[in-house]
Amino acid sequence: MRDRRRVEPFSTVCDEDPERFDSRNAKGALASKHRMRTGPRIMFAAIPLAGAVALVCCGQDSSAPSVADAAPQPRPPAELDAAPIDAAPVDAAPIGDASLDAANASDAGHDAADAADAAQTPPISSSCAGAHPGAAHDCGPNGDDDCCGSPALPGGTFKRSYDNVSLTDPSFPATVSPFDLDTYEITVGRYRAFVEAGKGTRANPPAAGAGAHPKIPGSGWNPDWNANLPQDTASLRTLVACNSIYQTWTDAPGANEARAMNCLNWYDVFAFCAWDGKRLPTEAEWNYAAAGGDEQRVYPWSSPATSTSVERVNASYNEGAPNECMGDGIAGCSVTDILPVGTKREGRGRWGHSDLGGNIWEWALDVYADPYPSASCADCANLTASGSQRVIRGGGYFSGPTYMRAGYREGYLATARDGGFGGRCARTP
Ligand SMILES: [Ca+2]
Ligand SMILES: [Ca+2]
Repeated sequence: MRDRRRVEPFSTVCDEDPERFDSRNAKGALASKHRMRTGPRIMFAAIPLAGAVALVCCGQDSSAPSVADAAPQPRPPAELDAAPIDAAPVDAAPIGDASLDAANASDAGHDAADAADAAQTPPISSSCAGAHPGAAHDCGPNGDDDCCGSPALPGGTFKRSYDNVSLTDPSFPATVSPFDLDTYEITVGRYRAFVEAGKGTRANPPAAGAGAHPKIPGSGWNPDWNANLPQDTASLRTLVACNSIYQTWTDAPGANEARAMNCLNWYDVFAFCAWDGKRLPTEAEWNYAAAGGDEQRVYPWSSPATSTSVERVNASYNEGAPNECMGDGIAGCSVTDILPVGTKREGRGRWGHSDLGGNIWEWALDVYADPYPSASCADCANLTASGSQRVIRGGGYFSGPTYMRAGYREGYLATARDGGFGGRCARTP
């Protein structure tokens, strides 16, 4: 019974990639080790989330409930247009008083500094411009934080998928330039603004090149992807209701506005972030944020960095029998385990980012390749034309602790729209 529940949220994936479990089987030592250590029952939970889906709903558990009600698989993707950001400076504050300047040269210096500050103030995210629920200052553990906040991370060098505990291959260092990463996963309220703006469809796709990482040529929207977007807004609304039990989307604003938006495929998240004036984080950037850069944390909250402790205060995840999904404090898995973003105060990373471990899996820019295609790199992303899988990171409310490790990585079809999949946006300041 329990396994059946486990299947439902991810059912839509199976149809897409029946061989996936096999391919995952050959994956990294982490998953293998976990399976060996935990034995058969937990083995199910330990298989990479996406793999678990394939395992069960694509064969072994023929008794699994039809995932039919888990929503028809979306094929057509939707997207928006990388509309230019709303350039309104958040705090375009008054910059000075000419009369004072005339009287006091030092004020002119202050004014110049103020002007510089104003110029550096990030533009308001398109999704929060309307200040609607879940898209205003109503996120975080106290419900009063900016849902679109995007704290700066210093640049640095670290080792990808490395944690000094069980991920110990130092062969893949990467350097990232300073970047901003959203504090929170994309909320239902923010995504609603996108849908209501008519974005994310073939009729209104991102502009060519939108959402690019400015230091990575060719990383913006490719018009060939327009065909992967839903035909129109009505279709998009239908597709993001991908699972009757676990979807957080509601056609009208409701109780889920501050919860993480799920049922998003890679194209959806790319297009959303581009419209929001941001972009998808590269896999290296995402890993850097979760690992606390050169601290190389095991989990985003690990302190000391080698701590493997995972507590309920850290994340919404699946702790296995008997309680399974305890994100909402109630045994069993339900949509309420997909928490309002930032609820788990003690799960924040080194630079204040919430839910990098758990709640909802997050898409990254890169095409998935295992092992990493480059031994070392700077501001890199794997954008090879071959490969239909994109990187997804961080685990979700329905998956076990292993998947929340900062170094853990998965790949999934870019078109996979799943009850466990969502995202968060980044930008280059
Ligand atoms: Ca629960
Ligand atoms: Ca997450």
